[in-house]
Amino acid sequence: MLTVFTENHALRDAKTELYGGLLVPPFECPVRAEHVIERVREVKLGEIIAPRNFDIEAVTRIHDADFIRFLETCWEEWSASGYEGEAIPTCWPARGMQQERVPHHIDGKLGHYAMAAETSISNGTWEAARASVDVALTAQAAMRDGAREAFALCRPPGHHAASDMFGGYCFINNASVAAQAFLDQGAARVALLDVDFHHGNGSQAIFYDRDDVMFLSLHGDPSDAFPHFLGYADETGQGAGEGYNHNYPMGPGTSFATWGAALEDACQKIGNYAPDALVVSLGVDTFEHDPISFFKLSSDDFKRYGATIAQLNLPTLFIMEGGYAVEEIGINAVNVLEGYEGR
Ligand code: SP5
Ligand code: ZN
Repeated sequence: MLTVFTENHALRDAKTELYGGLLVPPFECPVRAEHVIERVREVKLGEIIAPRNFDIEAVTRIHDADFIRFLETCWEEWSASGYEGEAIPTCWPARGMQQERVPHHIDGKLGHYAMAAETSISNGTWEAARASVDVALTAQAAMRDGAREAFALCRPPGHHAASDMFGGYCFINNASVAAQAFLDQGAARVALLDVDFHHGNGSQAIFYDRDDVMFLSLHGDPSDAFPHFLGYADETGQGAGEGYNHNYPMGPGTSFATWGAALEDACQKIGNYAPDALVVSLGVDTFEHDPISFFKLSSDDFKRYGATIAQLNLPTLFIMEGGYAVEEIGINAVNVLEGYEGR
């Protein structure tokens, strides 16, 4: 399988994450991607190529242009304001405070565009996010040009980012941008399967009222897990999208027996939908030793479920999302790809 990767992911190197009332080194850190690419090399998964640069228009098919401008200028504006730390939102349009207008002050802008406070914006964040979506688009273009499957080793991840929202370590929704690219090149339907531990709230919101992208997500019950406010089973889509959104929330301690059964159900729905392409938001934070999650998948389970996904027999684009058990993240992510290839 082809892998797309760039060292420019390392430009995303924030020093702080707000966690448990402390500013700690972020869970989503550069060494994550290094472990994955090392494992890709070790098992000789296939060719590794660098991304090419895409025009921003592929990104603004999914994201609002004003949000993209905010990401681009946030760090500069924040540092110019005299703050000494990294950019962290502290004030939100909560119940009864919603506004159409975007505040002028950077604190207001951050609150307007953020969905969570753990994700500091730092110098280089925009450049890395832009490189990450180029990785996704390069892998997608390889499939347009004939590859049956590809692995976009994206970092930073994307599935929590909505059309005008960042957070959950995500800035640009790489999987959604890639799904839209398939449609723009003539696909009638695309399935987006999200196996990251966390609900893909951004992807869900982006396609919620559409029937040309079916979104399916297996994740920690939002009642107990981030992002807490989206991902319940009764969120089934709206308007034309009614019936094209499927959530599988699962509780603390969920084992592969339960998780794998949910995946089988999701795959059945994908099969019935008969998409032209499948995009997989591949987070490996479902691992039993993940430091911020509560599922119990073993490294072997990742190989097993890669084989399940392969049975769909669809052109498949894997997009790297989360996974924070840094030592094992390469093994687990590449196990999915090897399982898919029947190795
Ligand atoms: C892409 C991705 O996986 N993003 C995840 C973002 C999660 N950020 C919030 C983490 C809050 C963790 N709380 C866990 C409590 C464990 N004791
Ligand atoms: Zn996650």
